[in-house]
Amino acid sequence: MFTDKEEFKQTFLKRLEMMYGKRFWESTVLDQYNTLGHMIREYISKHWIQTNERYRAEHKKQVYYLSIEFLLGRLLGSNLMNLGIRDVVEQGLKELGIELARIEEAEIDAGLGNGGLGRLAACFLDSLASLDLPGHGQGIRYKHGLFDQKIVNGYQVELPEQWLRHGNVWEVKKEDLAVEVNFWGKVECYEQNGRLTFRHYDVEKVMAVPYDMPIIGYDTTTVNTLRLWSAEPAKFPLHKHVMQYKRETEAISEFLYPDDTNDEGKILRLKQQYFLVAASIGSIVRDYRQRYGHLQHFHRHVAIHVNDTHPVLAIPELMRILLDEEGMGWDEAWHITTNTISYTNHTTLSEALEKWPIYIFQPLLPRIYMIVQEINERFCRDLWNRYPGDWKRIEEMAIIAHGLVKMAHLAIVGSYSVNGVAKIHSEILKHREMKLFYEYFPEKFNNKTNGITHRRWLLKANPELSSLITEAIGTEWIKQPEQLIQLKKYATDHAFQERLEKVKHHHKQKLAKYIYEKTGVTVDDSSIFDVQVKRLHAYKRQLLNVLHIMHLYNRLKEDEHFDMYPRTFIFGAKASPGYHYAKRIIKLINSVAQKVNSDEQINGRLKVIFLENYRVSLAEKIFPAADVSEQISTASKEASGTGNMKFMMNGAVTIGTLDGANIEILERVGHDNMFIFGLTAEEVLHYYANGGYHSYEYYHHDQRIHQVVNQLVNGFFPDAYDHFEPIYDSLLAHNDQYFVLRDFASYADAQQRLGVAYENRQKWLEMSVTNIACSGYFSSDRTIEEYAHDIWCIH
Ligand code: DL6
Repeated sequence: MFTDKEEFKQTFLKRLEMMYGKRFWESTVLDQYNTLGHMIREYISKHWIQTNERYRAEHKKQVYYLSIEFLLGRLLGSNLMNLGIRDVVEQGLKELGIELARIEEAEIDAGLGNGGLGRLAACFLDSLASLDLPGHGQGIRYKHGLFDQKIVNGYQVELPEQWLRHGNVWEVKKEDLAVEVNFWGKVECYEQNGRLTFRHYDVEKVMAVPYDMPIIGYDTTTVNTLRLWSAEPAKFPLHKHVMQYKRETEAISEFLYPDDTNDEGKILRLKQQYFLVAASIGSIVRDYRQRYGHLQHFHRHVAIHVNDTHPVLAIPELMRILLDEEGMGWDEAWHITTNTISYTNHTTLSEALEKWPIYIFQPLLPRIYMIVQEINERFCRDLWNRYPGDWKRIEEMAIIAHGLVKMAHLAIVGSYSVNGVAKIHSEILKHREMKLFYEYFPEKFNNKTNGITHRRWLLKANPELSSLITEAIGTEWIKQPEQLIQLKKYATDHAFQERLEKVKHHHKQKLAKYIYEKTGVTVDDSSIFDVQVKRLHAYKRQLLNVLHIMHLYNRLKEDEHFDMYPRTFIFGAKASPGYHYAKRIIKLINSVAQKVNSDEQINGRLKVIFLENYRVSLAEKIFPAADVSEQISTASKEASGTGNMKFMMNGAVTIGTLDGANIEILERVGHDNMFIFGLTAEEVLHYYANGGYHSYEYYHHDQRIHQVVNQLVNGFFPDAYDHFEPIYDSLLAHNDQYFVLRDFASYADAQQRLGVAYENRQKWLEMSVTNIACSGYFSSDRTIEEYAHDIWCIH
């Protein structure tokens, strides 16, 4: 469509006039953004069509990645980069007097996700397309993504997110491909031609309307598809008020994770899950029938991956289609289903393992419930044959028990592959959380350590560092990120180190400016930027970080000889709206920030910043500027983490526990290039098995701990007089479930070593280079190659 700058400019101006009926000089940034977006869509449309035609012609097995979350972030910049037209566009726009960066800032993040799980899905889509693999996403087109966070007086306030406010230039609505989804109703069972036949009637129909988004690979003509489903009213049922029906229907794709503290909310969440699954499988099957007619070999041509348990109803839904629509017998349908579906577990936190009450499940999805019951009965029978008389084991492994449907159990029983997301996590699944299932199905369990797309998180977020790397080791690393290891020979090269330091400083200056603009606080860009950005959760232990900051503050106040390299502690975190404890931690961070930042006696040696509304586009500004990466979860609790990889790839040095993928980072960089502290997973699990530890002892015996814990409740923070009592109680009265006080001394010691190390500039830069050099393994390209080869068999 355009091959050079001149052609680009002409096309851009013409397109803008055509789209908006105004001259360029009258146009807004949004007009310019939309014009560019349209041009890109047009630019890739030929390749999008050709990719699908090629997959059909070559009878390629297709992978569908079903996920309740896709945390895409902004797409303009990454699409321009992947297409290799960023420079032409940037220069062309410059000649028109526009900055591309300004247009990029006009794009609202597609924030259809909560955190790690959703961002992983987005990284995977990028890798699939970039590796020319036939893998597509299927999700929900929420009208509102994860809430926008405002900090008011230090407290989190949630506002509805509005990513579709100005439309979505990347999507194409495909009304002709809508799928009907049925809820409620009754099921009748009758005999026809000697077989039991089921009819689901009196149903409430909802139309699932797909919106397709192109997923553009890097330096390739492959364009895959992310299909997001929107709920629209279908035929109006007579028994319900039309407005009520419309409201209830549209609610399905209105919000990500609606409040589920009451039954109404639970029904809505289960509706969302079935909606995603029924729409996705409906469209996959329709497409498949057009190509192959019958479904007997479905599993040879289609792989369906369920990202966590939210889309696990894919199992009974596929069974329903094979049994009720295709007329297959149970065994054949089960063979096809269990050879089509694979499942990833992302957490061992028991509260996050989904269980649905039967009284909600059965009426909402009566036919699906019957199938789950049948799966459960057959499974329990098999267990009985294997473990005759072992009722306890059977009860523990059953899919339906005590009035609940256990989604993780259904996922394991109905799939051929179950993977964890880091080595330690997969081991914990096998030997603890899912031990009984591992004993029964050892062949299903495997590990796929997470990864991140180095294209967004290094090439796009940090072009300065990318150029420096390329100058040193050539361009090969872009296509083969493991080649970053070549950088190791530059770890002690002073010239390289100096240039790396300049790049880091450049990003720190930019972030300091952003911080000033957003918070009014000036931070010293030569201080250590020590960063913890992630969801706010007790197990992630932002509390440990903030208690340590309070301790540093106390020392600075009390000991005039205390020498400390200046530090800026930066936080970014959203707390789930109903998670009141987490919200108190946010307030605590902000109260500490207010106290520390305004204290002249501290003389700027310590600053604390809470950046509101942490999201993908903000993350892209933060990672390149970080010196220190805080990965301090209670060992055994963080399944993998992916932020840890993004920091490392941008040259930050990790302070962390032996948890999740930190362990694999350590395996690569070694103890010389990372600050490890705290209990191991084994120690934590041992404590849990033996009733925990005595946090009071640590409180009484460590003066530092005593002081900071008391400060939570003794009026030290006058603006939040009794607000931190529940935090105090969690540490003492409730025996500190997450071992914050237990790990405090070890953490403080690691922080102290880190501070000393930072002052030895050459040593620090050597550590930084080593981290970048070892980060190639954590590219999601490696992860996706492993899924493609070991699970989906599409290589
Ligand atoms: O696998 C992606 C990501 C991991 O890196 C995180 O460690 C893990 O916490 C996250 N899990 C979830 C699921 N729910 N919970 N909790 O987001 O997955």
